[in-house]
Amino acid sequence: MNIYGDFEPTLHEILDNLMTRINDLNTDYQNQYHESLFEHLNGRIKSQDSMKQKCQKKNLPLTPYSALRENRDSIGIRIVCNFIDDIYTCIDLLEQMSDIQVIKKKDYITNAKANGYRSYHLILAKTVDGPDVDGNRPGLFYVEVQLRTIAIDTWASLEHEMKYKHNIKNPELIGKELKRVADELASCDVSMQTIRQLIREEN
Ligand code: 0O2
Repeated sequence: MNIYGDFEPTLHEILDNLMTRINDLNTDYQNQYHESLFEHLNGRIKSQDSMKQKCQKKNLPLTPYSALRENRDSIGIRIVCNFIDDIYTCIDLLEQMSDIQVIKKKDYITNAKANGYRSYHLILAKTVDGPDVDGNRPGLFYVEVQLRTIAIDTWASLEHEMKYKHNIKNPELIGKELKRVADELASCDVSMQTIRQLIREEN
C-alpha cells in the first residue's frame, strides 16, 4: 500500500514547482546583486519506508491522512546558504510567494538546540488546483523547508549519521565533541558575516 495514496504524483509536482521557483529566486537575486542568495538547494519526497516508520513511531495508522496531515514533512526542501543573513533574506522572499503560507517557524539559529543544532525550519502550506487528502479543492499540502549555513549543513549530516548508528562506542564523548564543534562553527559563521559587512562598508 502506498502511504501517500493517490497523492504521490502531486507531491512530486509541488516539489518540482517549488524547486524551480526557488532556483529562479536565486537567479533573479544574482542578476540584481551579483552574488548568490544560497549556495545550493536539495529537495526530496520522504520515502514510503521513512514515512511509515515515522507514523508507527507516533502510533498513527498507516494512512494518507497520517502521512499528509499528521506529518508535515512528506515534501522537504533544504536551502544551504553561505551566510546567516542570507537565510533570513530567503525566508522573506519565500513569504512573498502568493500561493504559499508560512504556518510554522522554528528558529534554531537564534535558539540553538542543546546538541548544537542550528537551522531555521518553516512549514509551508501550499495550495494546488487539484484535491487534497481532506477532499478539498483547491487542495492544501504541507512542505517542510530547512535553511542553514554550509558549515552547519556539514555538521548536521555528521550528527544525523551518529543518531542512526547504534553501535557507537562512546556516544557521550562524540556528542560533547559535536556540540563543541557546532559552537565553533556558529562563531565562525558570525565572524564571516561580520567580515562580509566590513568589506561592504569599505566599498
Ligand atoms: P528525519 O529522519 O530527518 O526525517 P515538531 O513536532 O514539529 O515540534 P519535529 O517534527 O521533530 O518536531 O520538527 P523539527 O524539530 O522542526 O525537526 C524537523 C527535522 O529537522 C527533523 O526531521 C530532522 O531532519 C531535522 N532536525 C531536527 N533536529 C535535528 C538535530 O538535532 N540534528 C539533525 N541532524 N537534524 C535535526 P525528523 O523527522 O526528526 O528526522
